[in-house]
Amino acid sequence: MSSLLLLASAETPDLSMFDPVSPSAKSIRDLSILVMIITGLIFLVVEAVLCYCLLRFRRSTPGGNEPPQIYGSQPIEIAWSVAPALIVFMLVLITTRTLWEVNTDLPKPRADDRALFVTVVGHQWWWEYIYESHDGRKLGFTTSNELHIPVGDDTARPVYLTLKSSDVCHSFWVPRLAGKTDLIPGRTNHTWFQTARPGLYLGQCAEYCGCQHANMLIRVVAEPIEDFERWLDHQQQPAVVEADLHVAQGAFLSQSCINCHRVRGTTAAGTFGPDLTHLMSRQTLASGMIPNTPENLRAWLVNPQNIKAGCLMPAFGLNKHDLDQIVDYLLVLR
Ligand code: HEC
Ligand SMILES: [Cu+2]
Repeated sequence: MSSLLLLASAETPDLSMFDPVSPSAKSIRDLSILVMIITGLIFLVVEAVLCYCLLRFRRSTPGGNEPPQIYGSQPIEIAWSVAPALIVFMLVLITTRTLWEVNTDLPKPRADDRALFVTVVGHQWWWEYIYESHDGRKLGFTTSNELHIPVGDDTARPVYLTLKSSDVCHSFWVPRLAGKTDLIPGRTNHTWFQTARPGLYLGQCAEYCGCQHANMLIRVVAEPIEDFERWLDHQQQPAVVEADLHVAQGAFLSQSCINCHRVRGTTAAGTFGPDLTHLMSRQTLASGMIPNTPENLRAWLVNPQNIKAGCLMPAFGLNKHDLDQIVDYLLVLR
């Protein structure tokens, strides 16, 4: 329901870090503005002195004589060393304060905890989201490319992300929610955010990770707790099996799709590509690249390389019959 509303609202969500909706993003915005003010003032002073000198001393001295040449001045040298050192020291202090506010150690989930814990795995070129626990309840299902989070209106509902990579370095960046956090092979990083404002927050992989890096888009859907709970319950269910689609399901299961994709409740158990159990509950395909419509889904299956060149799903040259069957099947995976 809320996702329909999101689609219907014409408001285009922007990626500006100057419009934060989460405490850590606010700290980063405030720091950026402060640093810009300080460095801006320095710029203005330097330019003003420069312009003054250019105008004041623009004429050459009469007769072409050089003005008096002054070498060295201890007071001036001390001043221009100490003043910048003090400014830099101040910048270090305020930056450290922000770093403190932004970083948290991952807390242990507690029974009375209202937090959501999700493990994010970066893949070339899509996102895997493993829902670990919420409100102290264990979850343990996987979805892809669209991260749903609850909004915490009166009481805080922090979201803790554990970030890992399955291949190369990626970086998780949703500017309105939090600063960038890298996903590094062999390392585990953390980040957190929380927001009281429902909406769609967009982001982008922020560490060059290969040819389709630019299309490794992030979508975070922040929704009221009731909608979020409903979404959670639904996502935890295995895939639907409609009686009249057994043949179509068979067509899907007989292809190599099952080596790379999982559909919970079937024999498809691959983990190389996105989880397809509730594919049609997502608004987009291919990591936010194209709207998830039946036409786009079909075009994707005809040849993913036409849409996302270089992506790690090959074209299979499916005949029309198999293609029809597989699309019919995928369309019921709501
Ligand atoms: C070699 C592994 C592999 C095989 C086999 C494979 N896929 Fe994929 N598939 C992927 C990868 C990787 C992606 C993610 C591409 C991206 O976004 O960069 C993907 C993406 C998709 C998506 C989009 C999912 C989303 O949420 O964006 C669909 C739908 C899909 N595959 C269906 C299929 C079907 C149907 C088959 C069988 C005909 C199949 N795939 C076979 C690896 C594979
Ligand atoms: Cu990436």
